[in-house]
Amino acid sequence: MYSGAAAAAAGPPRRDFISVTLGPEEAVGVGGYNNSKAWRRRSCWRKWKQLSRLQRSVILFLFAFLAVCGVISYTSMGEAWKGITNKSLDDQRTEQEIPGLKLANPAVLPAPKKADAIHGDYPELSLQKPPKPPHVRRGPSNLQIKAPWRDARLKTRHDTTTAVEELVEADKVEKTEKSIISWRGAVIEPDQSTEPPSSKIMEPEKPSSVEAEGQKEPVPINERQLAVIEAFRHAWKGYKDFAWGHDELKPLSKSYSEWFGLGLTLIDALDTMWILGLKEEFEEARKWVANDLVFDKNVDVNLFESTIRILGGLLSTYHLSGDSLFLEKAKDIGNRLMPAFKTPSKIPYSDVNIGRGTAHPPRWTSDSTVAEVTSIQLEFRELSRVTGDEKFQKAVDEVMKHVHTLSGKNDGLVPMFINTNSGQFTHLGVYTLGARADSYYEYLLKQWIQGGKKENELLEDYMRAIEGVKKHLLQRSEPKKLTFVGELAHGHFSAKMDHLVCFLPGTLALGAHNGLAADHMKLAETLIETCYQMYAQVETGLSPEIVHFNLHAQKGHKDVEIKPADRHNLLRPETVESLFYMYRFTGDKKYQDWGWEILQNFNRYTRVPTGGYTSINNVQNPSNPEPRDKMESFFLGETLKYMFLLFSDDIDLINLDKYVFNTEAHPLPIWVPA
Ligand code: DMJ
Repeated sequence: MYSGAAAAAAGPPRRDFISVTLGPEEAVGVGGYNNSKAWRRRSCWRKWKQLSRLQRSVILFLFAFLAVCGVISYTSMGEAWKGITNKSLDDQRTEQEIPGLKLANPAVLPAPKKADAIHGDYPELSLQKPPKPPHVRRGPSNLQIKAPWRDARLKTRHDTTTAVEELVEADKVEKTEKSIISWRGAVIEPDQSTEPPSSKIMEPEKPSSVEAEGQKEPVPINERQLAVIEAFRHAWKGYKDFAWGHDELKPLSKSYSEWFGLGLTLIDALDTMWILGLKEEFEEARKWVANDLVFDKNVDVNLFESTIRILGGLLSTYHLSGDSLFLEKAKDIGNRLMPAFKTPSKIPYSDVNIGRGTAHPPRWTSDSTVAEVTSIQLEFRELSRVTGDEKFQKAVDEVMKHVHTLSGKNDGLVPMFINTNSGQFTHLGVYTLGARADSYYEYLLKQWIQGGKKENELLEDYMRAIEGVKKHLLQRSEPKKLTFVGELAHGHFSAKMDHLVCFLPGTLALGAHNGLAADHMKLAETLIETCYQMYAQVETGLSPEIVHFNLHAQKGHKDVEIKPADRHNLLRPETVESLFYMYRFTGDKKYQDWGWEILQNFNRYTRVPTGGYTSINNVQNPSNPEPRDKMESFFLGETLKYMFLLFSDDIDLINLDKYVFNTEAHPLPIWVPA
């Protein structure tokens, strides 16, 4: 404790020091230290004076000598020290920049030579060319968008790995991409000139309008093509007169039907008009798209149907015409369809309300159809590429990756349903290449082609599935021994074949054209013969929706049997589609002739005099095929387009090495490197 009162009471403080008395010399001034220095200086001077002249000279000489040596050694030691210091700094920097990397033998670089000296030594090494400018892109300028997710991916990698790891990683990726894909006899050297999607900037080829393709001699339009143009104009007249801006024409009642209320026929037909060169009609339709096509509607649309017809149609028209109006519309509908993917499993719901932004499965189930969820990929992937927004591709790629891993397949064949909650296949044990599964197989191959033939899982699934078809679904009919694709239900084979399955010969031929097994082409040739017979053996020369093949020869029976419930024809495209591929790849004119027969029979039995064509109820009754009073949008979107292309001898009219058709016959560009 301390306080002022207590301190005063204690008296004056005691001082602890010793008193020293100094002589007069030492007492000058106050600081004892200064005094002693002065004294020492005076005493040294006295001693110096006492030395002889010689002694003083020797000492001075020694001092001078030492001073010179000191200066010299200081200079050289300074250099050495500087070197040591710099080297250790360099080492530190190296470690900081590439953690973990220590150079065993730090590189010793020769002193840089002057630029002209380098040229003199290595005359061949003239000045480096300036770096190549970024690839000059052709086609619509708004396609010149770098896929942003590549940058995003690289950035993430930078955050988590070192520069060296990144280089090693990049090298690995490149090696994998260049590897040879082999699958049961199919050996493919992936095209070195293509890159996988989302890893390199992709660009479409130039728009392939008849004009844009035409650096070479234009191929004249032939008689059969003119007949297709005439058929299209007749169909269009009916649509224009009685159903303009509505989904489908009802040609007999001269009215229309609505499905989504989005002008489905008009949108589906846009690129057909472009390809057929129907400019006036195209311009008129374009105006409707610009002024009247509105997606902000409280309406439920089917995700698959609106993707393949509307999104696909708008994207392909954008590519062909270069008109950004169609891209804007494609973006709009693409965004509005995205809520379908908000499900527990990420397997999309079948229906979306595009005005409200809500999605749901059909009322009676939480299942979606396998073909529907796996046949929207070409369109959404392309939308990502042209908009630079990766979300579309991410959503559909996830579906494919998930389906790739699922159990419940039978040698690559998939069931028809998939649950949106569990993400698992349901109704196991039934396998078909017809309704509800068909375009799953088609899109495996076409996505692989679209992406530059690098996505091996897609190819694997496709090849495995074709093996599954061969093993489980192929049979031969009697009496003509037609090879057909039946169905399998819980181990029981059914000789039933949907007309829808007739997409398969074309797809197989496309695969073979892209380097897959040669026996795929053989199979395509036999199957297209069967599809043709599905028309030729019927009274009207038009195929029914479904046929049953005879497995046993019976007197007076043909190969094809038709059940009363199946004898309608909806003006479907699949056989004509396959004929087109077969003709393109073989040049065999019989395919054109078969297509020509089919066109004539459409004209004979389905053409409505006042405009339009109609589905019919009975292909077996030429005197009364029972018109249904409906023209499906795919008649203009697909059937007539494939007819026109089939009759053309211009392989550049939608070149199959540049474009891949979606399942609604809308050509989308195959991605190529920048
Ligand atoms: C079209 O909408 C598409 O081709 C789809 O893949 C199957 N059905 C019709 C044509 O038949």
